[in-house]
Amino acid sequence: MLLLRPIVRGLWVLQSTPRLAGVAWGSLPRACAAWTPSRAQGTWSAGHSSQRRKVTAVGALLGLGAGLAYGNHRRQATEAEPNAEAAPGAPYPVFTRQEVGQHRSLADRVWVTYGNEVFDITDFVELHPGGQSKILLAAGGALELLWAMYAVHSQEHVLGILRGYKVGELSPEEQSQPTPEDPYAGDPPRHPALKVNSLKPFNAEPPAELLTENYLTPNQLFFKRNHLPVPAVDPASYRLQVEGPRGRTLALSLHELKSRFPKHEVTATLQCAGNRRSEMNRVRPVKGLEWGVAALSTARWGGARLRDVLAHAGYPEEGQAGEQHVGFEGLDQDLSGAAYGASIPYSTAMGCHGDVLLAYEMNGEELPRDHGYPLRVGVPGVVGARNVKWLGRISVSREESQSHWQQNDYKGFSPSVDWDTVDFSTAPAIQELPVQSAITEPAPGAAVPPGELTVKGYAWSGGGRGVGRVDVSLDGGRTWHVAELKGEEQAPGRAWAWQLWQLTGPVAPGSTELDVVCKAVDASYNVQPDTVAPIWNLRGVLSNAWHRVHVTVVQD
Ligand code: HEM
Ligand SMILES: Nc1nc2c(c(=O)[nH]1)N[C@H]1C(S)=C(S)[C@@H](COP(=O)(O)O)O[C@H]1N2
Ligand SMILES: [Mo]
Repeated sequence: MLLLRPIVRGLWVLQSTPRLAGVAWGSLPRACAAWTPSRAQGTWSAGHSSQRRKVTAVGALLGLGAGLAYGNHRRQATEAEPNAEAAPGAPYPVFTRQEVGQHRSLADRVWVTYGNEVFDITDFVELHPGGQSKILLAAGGALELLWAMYAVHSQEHVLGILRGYKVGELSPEEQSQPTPEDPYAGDPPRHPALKVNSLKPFNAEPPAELLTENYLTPNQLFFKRNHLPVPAVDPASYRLQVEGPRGRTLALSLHELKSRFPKHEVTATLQCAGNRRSEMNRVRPVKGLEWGVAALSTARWGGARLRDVLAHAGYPEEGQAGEQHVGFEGLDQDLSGAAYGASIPYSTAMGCHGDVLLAYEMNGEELPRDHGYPLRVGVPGVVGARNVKWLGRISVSREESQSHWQQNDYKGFSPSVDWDTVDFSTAPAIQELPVQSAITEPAPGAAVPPGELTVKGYAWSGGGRGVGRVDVSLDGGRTWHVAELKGEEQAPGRAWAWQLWQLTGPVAPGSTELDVVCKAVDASYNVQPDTVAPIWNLRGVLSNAWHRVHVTVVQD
């Protein structure tokens, strides 16, 4: 759908704009800054059917799985609809909110309002990337109330899809805007240096050149990846629910967690599966936040060992016959009441040298709200998504977590799989991450002096596999230098944290441009792939090809 954005935006700027909800537009991503939502309100009804055809054509032209599906669907919907061939310029029928409210199910058709407009989205329900149950929550009512929570919808291409389903307008006496409460109003303040990928929910990474200034990332600069609003948890009444082996559930207070179990500390790097997704997106559009190279950070985590807490609840060190899973639920919930959730194998929870934590400290400070206050799971060497924040409940089961994020997200696929053919049940959930490295200095496009160039970056690997070596090239990979590694001493098999590296190499005399490249080798001699295309996947996860930065040499 990314391709659709510029095209649809072009159409929109030329034509008209529906009334846009204050809250949603208040949180527009930077890419939309050129928009003028107040403009041209009301002119949309004239000529709507030709616009509809144009948007459909754009969808059909795309050839992209999702784009094509939406486009085709819209065409079918249009043909089936009695009013579809209304003369160009004819006004839309007018409805009351009560009439809209009668269309709340697939059988009665699903109608929603957005601004003053009425949409019949029945045919889009099964195509909705966020799932059927979510979109049905809006049935018969105003989208603004729900989109205030799911700000992913404040994008031109989403609104472009919506307009294809327009069937009417609200009667003038009903046009007062719903004023949704902003579910993100209680989010904590954040450091202004963070590069924001999405404001609501809050997703941000530190600038690359700041990332490698410190071995332990300062909490304020640590990347933040939230799917929902940050819950406000009262530490006094907080209880961690631990479902015991015989159906008895323990409720542990923070005080109990801190006093009954020895405090254990682990230095570990946390990386989001989407780190470096923007490089994958350049090969072919993927769905997800545009992370750069800094969707990872390192901290010293302090807390109780998960295995001590599980043993206290009555679980044996070895799982019962057959692999079991330890599931985690966060206290952050969406509007349908579904909590963020994930699971890890029982053997990881009990093993891993006892380094899986229920962390209440981060770099010697109380765990900050953005990072899961008062308690989060810390699974070193394992993808960020399983490190559940604002931990509310732990359970043990034969099945993996049934949450959306375990079942239908955070999985890798072949480059040949697209949104029409993907079957999430066929791929294993990502757990341990593959070897990774990236250049944080110089920045892409930087002007560097002749003579010598200093290159800096990070390297790490999942599963406790340390970094064996980092190779750096200043000539696109023809010749290589071995970088100097800097980092804490880590035991073999327990190397949970990154190594920062640095190399100063000669700039070939007379060169005007340099292709700086890095690649890491881990303790098992796994290496990064040289290019992105062969590891491309529709969700843009596990992006770990050699990192390449192009710079120009300025002669003095
Ligand atoms: C007609 C109404 C709707 C349309 C046209 C629509 C469209 C979309 C589109 C195009 C995406 C993918 C966005 C992207 O990744 O760029 C999306 C994702 C999503 N939508 Fe909707 N949506 C609608 C209603 C809703 C409602 C009412 C809810 C919640 C109550 C909802 C929840 C979600 C969620 C959870 C995602 C997934 C976000 C992610 O991938 O992280 N949507 N929707
Ligand atoms: N409860 C909860 N836990 C969560 C998330 C979330 O949205 N809710 N995001 C996950 C993802 S995808 C990542 S990458 C890490 C990010 O942790 P951080 O914000 O502390 O960097 O938290 C994970 N744990
Ligand atoms: Mo993540």
